[in-house]
Amino acid sequence: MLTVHHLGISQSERIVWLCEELGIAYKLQVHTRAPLLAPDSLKSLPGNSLGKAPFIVDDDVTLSESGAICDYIIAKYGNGKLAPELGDKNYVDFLYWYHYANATLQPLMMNVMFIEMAELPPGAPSTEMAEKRLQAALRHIDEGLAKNKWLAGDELTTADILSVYSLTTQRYYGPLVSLKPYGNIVRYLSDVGRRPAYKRAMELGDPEMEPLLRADAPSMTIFATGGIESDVWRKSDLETDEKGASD
Ligand SMILES: N[C@@H](CCC(=O)N[C@@H](CS)C(=O)NCC(=O)O)C(=O)O
Repeated sequence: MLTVHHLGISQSERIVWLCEELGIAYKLQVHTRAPLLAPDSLKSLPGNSLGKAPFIVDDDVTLSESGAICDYIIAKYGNGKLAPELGDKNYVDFLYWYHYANATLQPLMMNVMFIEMAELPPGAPSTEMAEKRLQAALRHIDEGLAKNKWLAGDELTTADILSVYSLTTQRYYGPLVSLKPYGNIVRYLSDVGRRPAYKRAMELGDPEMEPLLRADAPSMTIFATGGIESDVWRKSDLETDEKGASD
């Protein structure tokens, strides 16, 4: 049976979401960060040479990398769902956004996250360059979502499943970017949040986390608030709180 190893508050939420959208049988193994990076329970798994999540085991197959895992699960269990094929009118858009997610969007988010962590002086050229590139990427996605409900047309695909982490949970680590200028992305994230499979995935993988589907950035990152022991990423009963819950 397929086992999905998920690290709390991480990119591996994508694979839990994928399995829930497909409605396939799988075993979910959740690992807690210790204190911020991967715990021994994840690093010591045979075949997980870099100790990262997501990581899957399926009979004699072990595999890392979100995109590779998506491709494997779609090929073996997808039954034609979530990934248009050559000949489909949305195939080229799908291919583009599917690769854009981890080749461009997530690296840009990470660049700005590391730059924020470095606390460079205001106006530092590297900050300006990285932020400009990130804003251009968000504008590009926003323009795409002005034309389509999902990134590759009227139906959700694995291009969305790979992309949404970067626009949501990643922002708990930084960059502290607001999505307010990008109305189509905000609408898109609200559509994501209404999907039963997304809700199930978040409840299964990160039951204590408030899915970061709102436009506002958190006021501080997990790093700046002392790691995952902080409550910046946790659900709160309050309507409006330090996290800037209104959008
Ligand atoms: N490019 C990889 C990134 C995997 C990755 O960096 N995962 C992080 C969680 S977001 C991780 O395992 N971090 C724990 C560590 O580095 O110790 C993918 O898309 O799967």
